[in-house]
Amino acid sequence: MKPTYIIGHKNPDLDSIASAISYKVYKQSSDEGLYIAAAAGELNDEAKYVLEHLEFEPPLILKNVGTRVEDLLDEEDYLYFTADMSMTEIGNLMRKNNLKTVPVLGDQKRFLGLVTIGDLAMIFLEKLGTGHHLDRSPLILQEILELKVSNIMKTHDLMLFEKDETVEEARKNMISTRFRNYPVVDEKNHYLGMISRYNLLEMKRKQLILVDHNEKKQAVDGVEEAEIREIIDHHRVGDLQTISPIYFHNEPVGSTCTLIAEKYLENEIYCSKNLAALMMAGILSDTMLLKSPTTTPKDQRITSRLQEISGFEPLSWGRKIFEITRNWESMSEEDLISEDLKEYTIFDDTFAIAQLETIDITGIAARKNNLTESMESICVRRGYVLLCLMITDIMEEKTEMIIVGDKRSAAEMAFGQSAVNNSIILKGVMSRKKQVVPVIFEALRKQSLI
Ligand SMILES: [Mn+2]
Repeated sequence: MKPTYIIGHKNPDLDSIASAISYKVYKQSSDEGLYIAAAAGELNDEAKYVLEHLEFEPPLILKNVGTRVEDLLDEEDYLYFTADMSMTEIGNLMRKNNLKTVPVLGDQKRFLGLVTIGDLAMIFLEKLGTGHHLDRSPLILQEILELKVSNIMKTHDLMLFEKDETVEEARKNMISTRFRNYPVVDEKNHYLGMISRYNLLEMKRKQLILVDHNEKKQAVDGVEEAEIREIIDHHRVGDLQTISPIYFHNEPVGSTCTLIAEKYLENEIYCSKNLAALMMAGILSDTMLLKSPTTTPKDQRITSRLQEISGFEPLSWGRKIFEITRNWESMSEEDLISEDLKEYTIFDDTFAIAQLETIDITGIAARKNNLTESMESICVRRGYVLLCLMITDIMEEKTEMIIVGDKRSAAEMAFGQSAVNNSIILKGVMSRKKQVVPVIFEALRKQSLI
């Protein structure tokens, strides 16, 4: 059965990972399909910690969902020979099943070679030779019948495909050769099946369910070659197109895990303690312990229900996640600034807003001067007109914002404050997308009109 991959955005955060895993379990218990939880990139420390702590398998890392050779394979069972089979055995099998090309497999289905009807015919013709005496025929026939697969299989000049090769590469290789069928193997030479030119005609797309994003720019590479079956998200609606109508659940709540947990509760699907704690972790991470202004009453309500199921107390569980995973001491200033940095464009200008969220501001506050210096250099190198770094104190619900760049006055104007040592203090400001990006856009737009 072909799997459907459930996958979040690139640079996966905890909400993306937790929603992929929890929705996979949900789908698996509601229909017969085969679902695989995937991630569009390496996991961050936060996600790694939570999965380990709750004993979940990490998702499959899937960096490209373009169509590969393995997607072209037929699902039917295939017949194969082993090296010790006799001519009589394989003759019967080929005749009964009308086979033209058959793989020869060894231990653990390792690929050894091929037997083709053409090669068999050639053996007969060669053995018969020319101008022999008719009375030798029974002898020749006996010689032929005594042959084993190992004597006749073809092991040279074959064209094999590896399962991860792109369909485009396979197409080129098929055009330059004239075989009927091409065996496909994995990286350890295990046989997976056969493809032919015919398989190229019907494009078999990878099946996807997107969680926690719906914009192409944020989606895994190769998404345009895949078929999107469903989307569950809490971001603005972007630009992805689908082939046919799909289930698209978009709702302005604090996290995607909120929406998936709601499905469990509404449809009374069994949810284990650890799964409830996993979804709660996704919510707490995206909503900064339910303090971000993106938090809705639904996030609060669902979190309480997840608390009942899991026995995890939200504030202490959330603090634990934030504490353990924000290991910033070992990171350089440049890495800290780049870790969660988003770029925006207005007219011909590019600006960027980075954010660091913490429950303990002291460590990072001590590095303010170094951070400012490093920001100045990033700003010049990347050609930003403005670079802001939000250092958000989750417990105090405020943000200190460091501002550099030629147009830093726009940020001052946006919040009606003059910067002291390149920084302004914003009480109650925690959300980049809701409280910072829109006002800075507006200020830059106004400035450009003056
Ligand atoms: Mn999210």
